[in-house]
Amino acid sequence: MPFTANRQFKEAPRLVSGADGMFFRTPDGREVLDSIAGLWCVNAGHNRPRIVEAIQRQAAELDFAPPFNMGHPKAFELAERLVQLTPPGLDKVFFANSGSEAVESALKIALAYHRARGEGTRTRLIGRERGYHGVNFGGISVGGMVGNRKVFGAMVAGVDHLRHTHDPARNAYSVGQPAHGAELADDLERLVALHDASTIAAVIVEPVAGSTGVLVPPQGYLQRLREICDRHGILLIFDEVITGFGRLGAPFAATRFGVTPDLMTCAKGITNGCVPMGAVFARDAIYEAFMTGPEHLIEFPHGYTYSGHPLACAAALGTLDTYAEEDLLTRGSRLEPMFAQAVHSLRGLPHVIDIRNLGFVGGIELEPRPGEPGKRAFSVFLDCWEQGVLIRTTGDTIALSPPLIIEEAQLQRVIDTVAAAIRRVA
Ligand code: PXG
Ligand code: PLP
Repeated sequence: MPFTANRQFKEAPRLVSGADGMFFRTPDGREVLDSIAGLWCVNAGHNRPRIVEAIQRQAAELDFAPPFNMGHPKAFELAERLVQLTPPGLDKVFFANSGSEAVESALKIALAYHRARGEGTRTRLIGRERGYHGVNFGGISVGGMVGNRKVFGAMVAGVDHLRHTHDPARNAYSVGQPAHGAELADDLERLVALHDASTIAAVIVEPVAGSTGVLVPPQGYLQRLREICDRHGILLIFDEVITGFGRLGAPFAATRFGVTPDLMTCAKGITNGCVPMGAVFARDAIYEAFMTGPEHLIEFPHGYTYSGHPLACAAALGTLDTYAEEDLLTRGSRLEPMFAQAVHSLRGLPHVIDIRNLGFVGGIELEPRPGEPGKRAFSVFLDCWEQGVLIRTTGDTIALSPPLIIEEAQLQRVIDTVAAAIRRVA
C-alpha cells in the first residue's frame, strides 16, 4: 500500500466507500468529516455535480485520444482556461497524470531548455531540504525528505539542496508568513559559489512546503530567491501541487506572493482529485526556445500515454466551472483570519510546540515522544478518525487543509475534535 504501515493497517483497516460534500462515508455507515480535502486535492468538496456529469458525458463521447501526434479539443480548451488563472507570462501547458509526473516533466523541460539555448553545461538541479516533489527518481533526488530518499541509492546525480526555512526558535506560532528567514534564500548564492552558475539549470521549491509539515516561507524569502535566480540565469520552478487552486486564498501561491516562477507544476486540485492529472506551466520564452531545428522533428522528446486524457480534461473543466461559480479560488483569503484563529486556538494544549498557517492550510506541531518520532501525532490521527474527523499527520505535525467549501461550524468541530484527541493521547 502507498505510504502505509501495511501490517498495522491490515490489522485494523480504515476504509471509505462513499463521499459527499465535506464528508466521507465508511462501509459501516459512519460519516467522517474531511479536514484534509482527501489528500490536499478535493478543493471543492466531494461529489460535485458539474464534475461528475462532465466525467460521465466524456466517457460516453470520447474515452481516449492518443496524445502523440494527435490531440483532442478539450485538452486545448483546458489549456486556454488554465492559463487565465496563472500569473501573466506562464502561458504554455504540458499535461501529465500526477504531481510526481509534473515534477519529472518540469525538471526535464529545464534541462532541455538550457541545452536548446546552447547552455548545455547547465545540468545541475537544486532542491531544498525538507522538500517533497513526489516519488519518482527526479522528484526524490531534488526532494529533501530523508525517509523517502535513503533506501533508493544514489538517485539522480548532480543535485544539491538549499537549507530549509523551518526556524521555530525565531518563528514559532507565527500567524501567516514568519518574520525571520528571508536571508536563507542567500543559500543559493553559496551553491552558486560552490558549483558555478554555468552548471546550474534550475531551483525547485514548494512555495509553502506541505508534506514536511506546513512550512510557510518567511516574508521576502521567495522574492529573494527569484532575484538570485535572475542574477544567475537559473530557472525557478514552483511546485504548486498542493498550493495551486485556491489552497492559499489565490489561484496559485505565485499569485498570492507576487512571484512568478519560470516553470510551475500542479496536480491534485486541477481535477478536484476526481481523475488523475498533473500539469506544468512554462513561460512563453521557454516554449519558444524549443521551436528551432527541422520542423518535422519532435522538439521535446517526452510525454505520457495519458497526457491530457479526455476524462481528466473533462473533470478539470468541470472543476474550473465549479471553482468559478462558487468563487472558491479566493474564498481562502476572505476566511483566512477565521481559519488562523481556529488553528491557533490549539496553542497551549499538551505537547503542542508550534502552530503555522497560511490560507486554508494549518500545521500543528507536537513534541515527539522520546524515541518514537511520529507516534504521538499518529495517535491523534487515530483518535480523530474514531471521533469521525479525518486529519493528516506527517512526522509529528498535524496538517489541516479542508475543502475550500468548509463552513465555520464544521471547522470548529475539527478543532474541538483535534483538541480533545491531543488531550487524550497526551
Ligand atoms: N509535489 C508536491 C509539492 C506535492 O505535495 C507531489 C509533488 C506529488 O504528487 P503525486 O500526485 O504524485 O502524489 C506532491 C504530493 C501529505 C501528502 O500527506 C502530500 C502529497 C501526496 C500525498 C500525501 O502531505 N503531495
Ligand atoms: N513501459 C512500456 C513497456 C511502455 O510501452 C510504456 C508506454 O508505452 C511505458 C512504460 C510508459 O507508460 P506511460 O506512457 O503510461 O507512462
